[in-house]
Amino acid sequence: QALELALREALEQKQLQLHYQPQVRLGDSRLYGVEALARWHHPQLGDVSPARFVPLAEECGLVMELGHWALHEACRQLAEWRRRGLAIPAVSVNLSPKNFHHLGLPRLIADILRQHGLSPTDLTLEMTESVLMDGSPETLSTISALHEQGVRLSIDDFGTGYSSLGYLHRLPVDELKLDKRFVHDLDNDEAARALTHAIIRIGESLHLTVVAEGVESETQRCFLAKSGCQVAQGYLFARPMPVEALERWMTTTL
Ligand code: G
Ligand code: G
Ligand code: NA
Ligand code: MN
Repeated sequence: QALELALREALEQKQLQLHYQPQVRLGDSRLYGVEALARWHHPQLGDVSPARFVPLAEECGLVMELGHWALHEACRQLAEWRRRGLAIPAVSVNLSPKNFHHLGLPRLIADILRQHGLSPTDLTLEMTESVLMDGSPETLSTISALHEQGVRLSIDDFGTGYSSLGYLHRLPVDELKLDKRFVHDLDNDEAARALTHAIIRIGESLHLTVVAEGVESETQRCFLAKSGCQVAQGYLFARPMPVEALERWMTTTL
């Protein structure tokens, strides 16, 4: 309860921040986009991991506030970068399943995009497979409306959830994020290589962009590039960084 109260305060008092991790095109090493990841520094408790406060927000009814805050903040930041001439193609925001269950989400996002002068394709929404498996009319309706608006949809941690692939061709997703566990095992596990290869083929056949997560080594990058994976993200390129560090990374690395 104490942590719940603190999170409520954090959302009101702007103690939360977004860090940004670059996503790089394997073909030409150009920037594909950045993923926004929430960070919480509490004045007394110190850093609280999103692995802890996101589930907490989900349990205590703060997940709408968290989602709306992340959408507002990421779009505000992207618009500011654009105004200052930084060429950041798009931003990805992580949302919880409950955010997609809310029928007001497409309208909210349209308003935020308009407010910041962004176009729908500037924004990607990351969801886990559980969102698609939920199959409720509200969720399906929200996802279709977002797609019709032109917002890009991405499946996070792909390959680790429920194994039904049937939803992939029924739902209008644009991107698959190959889970970092597969990438981690590429070097020493033949099965991880086979599955990675197969997921990239699925992406190709369904015209989805595949983004590999957790790329930490040159060997992994090479394997992914040779297998036809289009985009990679991970410590090999950069960690999730505060705004100023990302801007420095852009000017020194790209
Ligand atoms: O950044 P890090 O690896 O510590 O993130 C841990 C987990 O928290 C990941 O699963 C990530 O998707 C999730 N996460 C980070 N930021 C957000 C956010 O703004 N909203 C939601 N729903 N999840 C987030
Ligand atoms: O659930 P999601 O995929 O959004 O979580 C992404 C998490 O992975 C973030 O917490 C981020 O800090 C972490 N991450 C990003 N790049 C790497 C990496 O190269 N290796 C590892 N182990 N974690 C990473
Ligand atoms: Na994510
Ligand atoms: Mn992921």
